[in-house]
Amino acid sequence: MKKILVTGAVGQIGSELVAFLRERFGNDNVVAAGHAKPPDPDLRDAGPFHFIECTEIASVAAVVKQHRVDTIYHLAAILSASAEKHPQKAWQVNMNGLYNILEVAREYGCAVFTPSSIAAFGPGTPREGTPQVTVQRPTTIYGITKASGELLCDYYFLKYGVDTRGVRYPGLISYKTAPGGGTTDYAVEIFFEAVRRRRYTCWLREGTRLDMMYMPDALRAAVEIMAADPARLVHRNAFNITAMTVSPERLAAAIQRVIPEFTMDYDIDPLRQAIADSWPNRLDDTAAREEWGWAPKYDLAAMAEDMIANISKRS
Ligand code: AKB
Repeated sequence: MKKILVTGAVGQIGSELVAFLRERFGNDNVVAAGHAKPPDPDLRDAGPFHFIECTEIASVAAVVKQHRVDTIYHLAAILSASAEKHPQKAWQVNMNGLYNILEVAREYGCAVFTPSSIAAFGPGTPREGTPQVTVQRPTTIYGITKASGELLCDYYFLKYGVDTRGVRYPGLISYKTAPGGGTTDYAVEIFFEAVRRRRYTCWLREGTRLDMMYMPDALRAAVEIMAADPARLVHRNAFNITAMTVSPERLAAAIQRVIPEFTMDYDIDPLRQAIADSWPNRLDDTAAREEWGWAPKYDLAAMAEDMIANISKRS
């Protein structure tokens, strides 16, 4: 039976991934770890929870040893917009945190899932149909930590045989736990504002296209890549994956099909606009499809309907 540790368990992905993994592997076999108390009682009480600081290797090693962990989903990270405001802290958490996880994995023989991001690309990258292997010269500190993290994970596999795997997540859309500090967070906020106030002021300019994905697909991707036959994996870490390419006006139109009175205007945030402008418009995820059978289930319309139905139930 697997013994899994999820870091960043209180965040947007982590809080849902813990529940998703506990359903599959049993509550006691999935250890949630974060640096804040989970507000959700299910997350707090359904299985083990530990406070850990990924920047302190001893706190990671102690939990891995205590629970005989064999697989780590390492989600603790500072996202793009927050990272631009606190670059030194972002480096510390995103790079030193990952280094500590990989070192503990090397010592205790764990497999490691690490999410990279569309942010690992930069303005010099082909924007349309961005290939799996291409120019990576990110200009944000978050992107630099993601591109470096991809290389570090490759290194730990090649040098030490640590079973590192990962995907490049696009913007993730979900309703259970709010994202924090990301550039693509507008694509979550817009749904809450649409349901509550029927209008939204968007911080990205009309026409800003970015890859996005609904959370159920993102969770499945994390579990499927870890279960993939290693003999078929050519790339291992940092697979491009996408489900839809979305601009603010396309998202608004999808919402208007369910809430016709919804309106949107714009108040551009120069920081987040500059970050978005440095990222690709649409990734090519052929390698993930070919090497481990990746296929998203939710397109824009299906995601929008499900988001609105679920937020309406909770409001
Ligand atoms: C962000 O906006 O920073 C993240 C990401 C695309 O990695 N959602």
